[in-house]
Amino acid sequence: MSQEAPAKFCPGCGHPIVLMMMKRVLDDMDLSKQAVLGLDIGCSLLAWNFLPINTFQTHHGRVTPTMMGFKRARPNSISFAYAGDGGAYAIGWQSLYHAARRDEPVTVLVVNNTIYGMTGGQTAPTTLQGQCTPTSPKGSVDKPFLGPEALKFVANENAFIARTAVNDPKQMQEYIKKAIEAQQANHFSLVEFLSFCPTNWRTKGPDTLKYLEEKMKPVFVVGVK
Ligand SMILES: Cc1ncc(C[n+]2csc(CCOP(=O)(O)OP(=O)(O)O)c2C)c(N)n1
Ligand code: SF4
Repeated sequence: MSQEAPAKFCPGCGHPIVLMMMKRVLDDMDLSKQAVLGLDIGCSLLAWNFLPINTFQTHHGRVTPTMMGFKRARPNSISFAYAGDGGAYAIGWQSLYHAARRDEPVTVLVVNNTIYGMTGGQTAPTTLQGQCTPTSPKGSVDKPFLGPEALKFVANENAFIARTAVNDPKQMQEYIKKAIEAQQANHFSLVEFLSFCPTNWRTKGPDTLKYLEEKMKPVFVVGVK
């Protein structure tokens, strides 16, 4: 963690858990110096000085093509594209879909908190049916979008695509490691993390965990896709 400034994530946020697990895996694999973390716009940008690894700031929805380009320029790097569910599955979907279809050797980490966190909790493609947000005050009517399942249709059979949750650190590390190994073997990889946003969910302590376990997990099934 940076010595100069405190992290800006809200208390109880899931982003720092994902980042810490990623760093733990990189350290275990002795790859921290080769790793470059591309950041989308959203609460993911708060990661820019959270870890002692190099970061790259991109535009909202453009982190996948940016880090794809970085990987082409520096094939020995471990290139991560780090985004929220809004950045990955709404504005960034077109480039993410084609990166998977072309089997680009980049590792995409998607933090799915079912809303647009940084801008105040608006409806995202992943918002659950019935979920109340500032843009769906009577409850969202649409079925949530399942990113990993959709990508599996077009991805190479050697790509690694999976979903886990921030309350399962063992599985998180296992999947991050497999995603990095896929990149090292020149294949696309993506891990989606079911994550907490207590600020916009307006939940406290145990209710935050309950929301993830009882509302999110039945819809967003964890596992390798
Ligand atoms: C091109 C563009 N459109 C919209 C925005 C406004 N914007 C900033 S962050 C954000 C949403 C971020 O939500 P998400 O990607 O789900 O990440 P989270 O903050 O939840 O981690 C939006 C729409 C922007 N910065 N740039
Ligand atoms: S708004 Fe939500 S996603 Fe953003 S830092 Fe706060 S808790 Fe995390």
